[in-house]
Amino acid sequence: MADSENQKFCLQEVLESFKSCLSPEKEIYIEHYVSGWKGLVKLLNSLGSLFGFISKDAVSKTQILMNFLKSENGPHYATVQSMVKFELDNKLVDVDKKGIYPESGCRTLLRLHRALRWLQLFLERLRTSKEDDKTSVMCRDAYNESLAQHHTWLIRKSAGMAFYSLPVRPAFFEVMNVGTPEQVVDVLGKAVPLLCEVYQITEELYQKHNLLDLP
Ligand code: 1PZ
Repeated sequence: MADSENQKFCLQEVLESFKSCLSPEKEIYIEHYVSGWKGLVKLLNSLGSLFGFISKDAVSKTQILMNFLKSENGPHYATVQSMVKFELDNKLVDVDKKGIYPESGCRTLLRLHRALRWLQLFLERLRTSKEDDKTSVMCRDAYNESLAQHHTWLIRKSAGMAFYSLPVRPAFFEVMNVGTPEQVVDVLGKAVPLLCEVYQITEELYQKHNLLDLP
């Protein structure tokens, strides 16, 4: 296992990854996008075994994308834009129903993209929360507003149970590993708009190509 994978979660580091995933032309580099998710997986892993099933899925999705990047078609997977073009031009996407390409780059990234919306909503709630506010409620509300609609009943129930076990706000701020609560709020203030920008660019691209409902 690489050293960086052993390190503790750090919000700043995740922010840096999502920052470097935007090119000057507003293309999204998959390598850095995936690094951002790998950073978030460290956080999930520090939250205990109830989050294991979520972490496992996130790891598997990042691995699928990394494998494409390392494959002979790697250069086509440099950015989300080039991936979409390549997979559509070569008919590598199951547009209507799961079939020959159940693990296309486009549908895999779509799952992370939907989760990014949850993350954005959750972190914004965290940023504007008061000391006694419950992280579990912030997490649940953000989930119900975004990802939940894409999940089965069983996953929604399991996720709901995991949310109850989240650390209280001061402990959660500690896990963020960027200093005082004021510093956490400050970094969150930079992270949320950035995640929002990455999300919007992907959303518009997927919408343009009619990819938002990929099975
Ligand atoms: C800080 C608290 C963390 C809470 C995380 C909230 C997100 C709950 C997501 C529950 C996902 C459950 C596991 C697997 C779900 C998959 O079925 C779906 C659809 O994929 P498909 O089955 O179609 O292949 N996967 C997803 O929706 C992607 C989920 C990625 C979750 C990453 C969360 C990262 C959290 C970062 C922590 C701050």
